[in-house]
Amino acid sequence: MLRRFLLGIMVVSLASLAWAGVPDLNLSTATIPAGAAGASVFTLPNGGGVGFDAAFAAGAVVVDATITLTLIDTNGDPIFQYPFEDMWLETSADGLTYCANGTAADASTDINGITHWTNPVLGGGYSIGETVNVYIAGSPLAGGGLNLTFNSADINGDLSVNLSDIAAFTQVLGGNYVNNPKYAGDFNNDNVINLSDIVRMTAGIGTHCN
Ligand SMILES: [Ca+2]
Ligand SMILES: [Ca+2]
Repeated sequence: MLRRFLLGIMVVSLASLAWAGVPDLNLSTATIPAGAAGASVFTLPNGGGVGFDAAFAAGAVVVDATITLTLIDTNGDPIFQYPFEDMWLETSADGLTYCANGTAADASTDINGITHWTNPVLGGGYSIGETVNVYIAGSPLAGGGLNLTFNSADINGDLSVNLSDIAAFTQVLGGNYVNNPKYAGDFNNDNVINLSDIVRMTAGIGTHCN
């Protein structure tokens, strides 16, 4: 009887061990600061865009849109040292394109299961109307996406900024806009495409994945 009891404990313990460290996509959470909802992040394929902590709220107001992920396993415990390259971002209709590991987390998870996205992504394209999903080893977190958008001097999203993108920029250049497609060239999110956007466009020319 005692042997059976001990065996039972061992089986239960092994079962528990088997799930330790396995991310739970429902218990884990990703958040942005409350004031960052709807903010825009300017990217370049070489990582020369802005960090999440220097995103643009409406009216070109700089806002901290750092993403914080708390990674929890199926036992409800934080996961320590989960690899940064296995946690990445995708937008809901793939309007954001990215280089290899270009949207990976800044670092592996700390002892509290926490990591961030503050560093610039290595990417292109634009994602107006889309949300941002945090992927863990290929599966998105449950609970819906984050309310952030991306745009880039790499307007056509092929991860190289060249003549094609300049041509696309000239199509949206000039004056105020209300139509979403013009967001593609409004790099500081102030609903007007003018000199400040031209400067970012120009600075991005020639960039590509490293
Ligand atoms: Ca391009
Ligand atoms: Ca602008």
